[in-house]
Order: sequence, then C-alpha cells, then structure tokens
Amino acid sequence: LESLIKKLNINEMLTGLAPQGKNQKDMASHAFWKTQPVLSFDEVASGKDKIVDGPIKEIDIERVDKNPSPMYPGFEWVTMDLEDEKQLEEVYDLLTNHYVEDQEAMFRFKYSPSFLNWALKAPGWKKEWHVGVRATASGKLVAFISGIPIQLRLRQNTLNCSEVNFLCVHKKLRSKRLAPVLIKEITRRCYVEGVFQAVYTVGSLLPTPVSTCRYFHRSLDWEKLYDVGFSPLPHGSTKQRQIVRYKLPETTSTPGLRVMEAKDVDAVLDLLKRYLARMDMAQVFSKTEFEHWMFPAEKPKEQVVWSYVIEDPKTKKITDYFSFYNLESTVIGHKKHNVIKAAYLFYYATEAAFSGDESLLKPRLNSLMKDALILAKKENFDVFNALTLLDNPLFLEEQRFGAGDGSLHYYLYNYRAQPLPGGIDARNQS
Ligand code: MYA
Repeated sequence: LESLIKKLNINEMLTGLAPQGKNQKDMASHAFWKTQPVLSFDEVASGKDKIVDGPIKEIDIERVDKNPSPMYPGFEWVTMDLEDEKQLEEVYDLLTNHYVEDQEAMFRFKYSPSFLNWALKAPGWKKEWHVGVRATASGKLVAFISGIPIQLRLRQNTLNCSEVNFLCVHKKLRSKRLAPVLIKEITRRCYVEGVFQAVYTVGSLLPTPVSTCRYFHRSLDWEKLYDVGFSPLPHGSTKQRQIVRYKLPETTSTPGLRVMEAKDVDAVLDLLKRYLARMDMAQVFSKTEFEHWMFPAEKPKEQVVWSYVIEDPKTKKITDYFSFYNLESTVIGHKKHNVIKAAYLFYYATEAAFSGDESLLKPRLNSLMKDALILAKKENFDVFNALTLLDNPLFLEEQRFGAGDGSLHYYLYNYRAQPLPGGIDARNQS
C-alpha cells in the first residue's frame, strides 16, 4: 500500500481528484464554462508560474444589459425579498429539499432560516442579488442563486467581488441547462452594480480551481454518526473503543477562555486581521462585517455562530479567538434520526502565530481546538468539521479528525490567478 501511495501525487489524494486528472472533463466539453471568463485547465497546468494575477476581461458597464435574459417558457424571474419571512421560508424550503447532497444521497444540507438571514444579508447586501425563478402557473419557487458583496484579498491585490452561493435547481428541473441561465443572470446583476469579479466554492470540479481543500470530520457523538451511516466502524475496532476514542473532557482547559463579548470586538478584529495577513487569500473585513459574521447584534431564535476569546488572566489582553457555526444536514429517510447537527470551524486567530515558531503555534492551536470541540459537544453538536485551510493541518490529526470524502474547490470569476497550494499544506489561504 505504501508504494502505491507514493506513486500517487499527495495533492491528488488529499483533494480527492482522480490521479492524473482522470475525472476531469476537458474545457471543450464544458459547453457553458468554456464561454465564460475563467481559466482553462490547460492554461493553469501549462503556465502555473507564468500567470500574472489580474482581470480576464474588462467590462464596459454602459454595455451591460439592463434587463434580465429571457427565461424558459412557463417560468419567470423574481427578485426575492428576504426581509419578508414568507419568502425567506420559500428559499429555505427549496434548499431543504433540493440543495447539496453527498454522493450516496444520504445527507442533505439544511440551512436554517436564521442561517440564511445571516449569510444572505451580510453588510452591503443587495436585494437584486437574491435571484429566484418561479413556475408561472403555480408561483412555486423552483430555482435560486445569490450573491453578497465582499472584499477579497488575493496576495497583494484586493478585489471588489460578489460571493456567489446557494445555487439550487428543483430536482425535477435538473439537466435542462437552467444553472447556466441563473449564473448568467447573477453575473449581469453584479456587472450592473459595477462588480466584475466573483468568488465561489463548489464540491465538483469545474474549470479551474484557484485552490482546493479537503473536508475533515471529528466525531463528537460517534454512536449517532455510526447509526446514520456517516462514520464507519473501522476494521478491527469495536463500538465501545470508538466511543472511548472520541470521548472529550467535561471542561475546557485554556485559562481565560470565555464567550466573546461586545467589548472584545476591536481587539479580536485587530488580532484576526494580523492573522489573516499571513494568508495568500482571505476576506478583508470592515468592523461592521466582522461584527456581522462573528458577533451578530441580532440574536436569532436559533443560534448560528459561536465565538470565544482567551483573555490573558494577568494582562487582560485578548490573545486568541475561535468561532464555529451551526449547519445541520437532513439524514435522508432514516427511521431514528432526522438531522445531524454539525459545527463548522469558522475563523480563529492566535498570537502564537506571530512567533514564527511552529513549535509554539502547534500546541497552542491544539489546546484551543480541543476546547472548541468540548464547547461544541456541550452545545449538542454531533460532529465538528474543518477544511485543510489556515493552520488547520497543525491540529487535524492530533484532535482525531478524519479525512472526509468531499473536497471543496475555490473558484474566481473573471480573474486570472496563480493557483494557491491546497491539501495538506494549505496554510497560505483562508
Ligand atoms: S455550489 C452549490 C451548488 N448547488 C448544488 O449542488 C445543489 C444541488 N444541485 C443543483 O441544484 C443542480 O444540480 C445545480 C446544477 C443547480 C448545481 N457551479 O442546469 P444544468 C454547470 C457552477 O443542466 P443542473 C454554489 O452554490 C455544469 O458544469 N456550475 O445542471 C456556488 C454545466 O456546465 P458545463 C455548475 O444539474 C455556485 C451546467 O452547469 C454547477 O440541472 C457558483 C449544467 O447545467 C455549480 N455548482 O444544475 C456558480 N453545477 O456544460 C458560479 C453544475 O459548462 C458563479 N454546473 O460543464 C460564477 C460567478 C457569477 C457572478 C460573476 C460576477 C462578476
């Protein structure tokens, strides 16, 4: 086995791509994507080092169509008003029944209305970027795509982008080329606002990722994860041994750890900015954005994000910060369990990162993440998920995360960029 592993490119193994790109369609077979301002696989493969970061095409805002493109007969465009609870509920219903599933169709993301409120109404959000398609006769919402404005730094350049997400087409309308129509419409609506670049993440491989991460999962309730078919029983192990393997202490161990409070905002933002400056790609947060994502003023019925700080007991300075958010998945057709409650590691930062000494950073991160696991367990999460980004490879193994089947590819629209390293050494991206 070891010799076989050596023959495979480690990055291919970690990203879940087939060796030598065998599961990769070439550009010509992407009828839609070959018409779009994105890099082809060939350009990236042949000229990795020669690529100079910059826009692919200039957009003349005067020449951007002011009206939506034609929709298929029987369907019509709608701009969703997510301030209206009923319409938010419609988006929730569409996604709950038709959004992303794993390959075996056992689990499907179940973004709560509170989560959608948080993710789709980030500072500067625009109603026009919440795009729906309704069946004209019934009025039923059958497709959706969204964007929110963000600033994204890629190495030394900061891009005024939209972050495109929640593309979804009703299962009965799949494979009818509706997705390209939605993508073209959100593109037009971004261009109209003078936004000419976008960033998006997709589980499947399209031309051409700027980076790729692998999902890792850490069981918190191993027995439930086993029951629903998420976690296997490893060969030679027993249920009891697995339960013991994932058992966590009752209490956290880092002195000065507490829930983040309003008074911490400036200190945490300062720490996070310095931490993210070490990465090649990261969102640039204004204070308002930071508050929205990490410390939302509006406390929804269903909590979405949890943020913690370490306040040094002696100096009273904030030295560390971490956060995670709640994203449930429906367990499709299971008798006993309806959902898996997953905590996703969100942002974190630590002063230990600035020492330049990995032997200081690694133990600190491991204690912080162990505490994060303990806190997530207390909040009744079943699993804790993380990607191979930031400094995560320094703690994944020690904290008993296991590699998942899925990869997450990061893409840029209308921006040429040298790809970032992904996989195991993903520490220069966010
Ligand atoms: S990622 C989450 C995507 N959603 C899901 O996976 C939910 C479940 N699946 C579905 O709802 C459908 O299967 C979807 C495709 C809607 C995904 N991103 O209509 P089709 C290409 C980009 O016949 P359907 C997220 O939300 C595909 O390669 N392209 O297919 C980020 C093919 O093109 P080509 C995708 O299965 C979204 C064409 O569409 C995706 O009925 C970022 C087939 O169309 C995908 N996830 O519907 C979007 N899936 O022939 C891009 C398929 O060329 C944003 N395709 O291979 C770009 C930036 C725009 C703004 C720019 C501003 C400047």
